[in-house]
Amino acid sequence: MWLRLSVALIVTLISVTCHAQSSYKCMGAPGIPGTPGNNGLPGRDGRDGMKGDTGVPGPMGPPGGNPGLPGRDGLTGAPGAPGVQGLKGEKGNIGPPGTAASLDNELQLQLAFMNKHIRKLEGVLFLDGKIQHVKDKILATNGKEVDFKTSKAICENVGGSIATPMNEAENSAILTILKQYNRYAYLGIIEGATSGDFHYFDGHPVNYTNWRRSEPSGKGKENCIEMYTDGTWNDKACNQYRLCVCEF
Ligand SMILES: [Ca+2]
Repeated sequence: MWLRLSVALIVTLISVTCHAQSSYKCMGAPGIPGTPGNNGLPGRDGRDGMKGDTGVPGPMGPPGGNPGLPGRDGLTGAPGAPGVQGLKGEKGNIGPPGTAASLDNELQLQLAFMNKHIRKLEGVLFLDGKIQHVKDKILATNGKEVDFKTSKAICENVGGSIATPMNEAENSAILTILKQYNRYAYLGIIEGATSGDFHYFDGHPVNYTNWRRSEPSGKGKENCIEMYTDGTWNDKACNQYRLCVCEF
């Protein structure tokens, strides 16, 4: 190495010295070529090249792989059209004869229980002064005071009718309720087109009355009847507020 550098330096100095004088006087024999130098250090890596094209697909694998998991259920479909109505079936056979109610022990026990329960409820209402019994008729009040039209409607809406005494016993039963509340009550009797023509709702004329002395006095202008707290009757305008008493 140092040898090659020394030879090259001498040649260079001679050449420079000759140029400095005259090319004519310095022409000499060419020197011996030096030996080739050793290989240099490896160069740095170059930049990445461009991305290559996609390769061709590989061959299909061998059969026999495990199947994948089932997919999720799809959305519910729209309901279908209703089907055609089926044919009417044939009439069934008549069943075996039942037991007479009087011989049905279970039914009789249930009826006895219901009767007992109803009598208890009637006792409660009777104790409260809201109802009165007269044979098969029950007279009752809701304790409210309303005009004749409303009283009639209230009674009919609950399956009864406004109290209509058909005899002295029923008149007394209504009177008992009026005394309890210390109020008058309208009766189920109205006056017709003719003055003094008092009749029931079905049009039949009254067959029992208990007018107070000098009544009726309305002369066709008092078309309803009220009962006083002594049990006597008075013809009266229908728009007053009186205790609502019904009969069932
Ligand atoms: Ca009157």
